[in-house]
Amino acid sequence: MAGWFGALAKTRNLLQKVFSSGDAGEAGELDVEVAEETLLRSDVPARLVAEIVEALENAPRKASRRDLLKKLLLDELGDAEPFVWPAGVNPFVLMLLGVNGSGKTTTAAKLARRAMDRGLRPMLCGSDTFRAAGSSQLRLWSGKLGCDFTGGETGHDAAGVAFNAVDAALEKGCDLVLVDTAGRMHTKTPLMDELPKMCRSMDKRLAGAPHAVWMVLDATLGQNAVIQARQFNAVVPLTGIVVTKLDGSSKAGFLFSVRRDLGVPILFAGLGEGEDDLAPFDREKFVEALLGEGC
Ligand SMILES: Nc1nc2c(ncn2[C@@H]2O[C@H](COP(=O)(O)OP(=O)(O)O)[C@@H](O)[C@H]2O)c(=O)[nH]1
Ligand SMILES: [Mg+2]
Repeated sequence: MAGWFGALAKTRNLLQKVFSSGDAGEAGELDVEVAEETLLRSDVPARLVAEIVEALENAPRKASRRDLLKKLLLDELGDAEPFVWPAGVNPFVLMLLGVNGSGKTTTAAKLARRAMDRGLRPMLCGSDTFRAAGSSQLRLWSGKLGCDFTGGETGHDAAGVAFNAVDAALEKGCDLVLVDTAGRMHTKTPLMDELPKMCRSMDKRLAGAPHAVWMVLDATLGQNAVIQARQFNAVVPLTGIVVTKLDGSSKAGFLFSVRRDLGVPILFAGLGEGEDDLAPFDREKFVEALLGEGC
């Protein structure tokens, strides 16, 4: 499995400038302009950059810049409980949302794999009926992983497909249903309207479903991903964030926007393309990998 340190190389390489400016890592020696520019380039939100710059400027001369920065970054991410599949909700229904190419299908497969590793029986639901062969990628994953699958053909009603998946999961005694949805632009109203319809449809078959709605955010998009998430959140309230492609992004600093802007916890991170390259989001590891520690 890919690790945090390797995954965050691109953003870290950018941030190294913050430390290489000035001497000996002392706060008083910091080149504030370099720090500011570098943090902004890695998509750390401007508000936080201003707070960091102020704190670094006012820090006692002998204080370690690295320690100060680390504390500010950790505080900004907040503490979230690691996600565990809730016991006693059978099946637990989880819907994955996002724009095209963000990594929804891959994440659904990775989550199925994690669940299977824990002795659970997942049902993968391919509800992407928008594109031709939209759910075939997930069907292939289900074959590879050896788990249940329910999918729809192109043009089928996605809400009906989701209903059928919950129905089949109840019948087969699955522990969870992972509903992979069609990618959609947050600006396209008709497709966005399909999401609450899907939720209502699943709730009809199993009251309370979906129990979780996670948005899959592509880290290479930086702050744009947060703008998308805000729009999705307005249509279907999100309960979690999965961030993908951290391994290919130099803009991982955008994650520092998520808690204050969205108030939604970051639960998992994609650190590579493989089925086991999904890790529970660990703010310590994330910040340490950014700052060049923990290798
Ligand atoms: N490097 C990397 N690639 C990823 C990650 N997650 C997904 N991908 C790749 O991103 C591309 C789009 O993923 P896909 O799951 O099809 O996106 P979807 O359109 O949202 O379903 C594929 O080539 C995936 O292999 C990740 O965490 N790291
Ligand atoms: Mg997909």
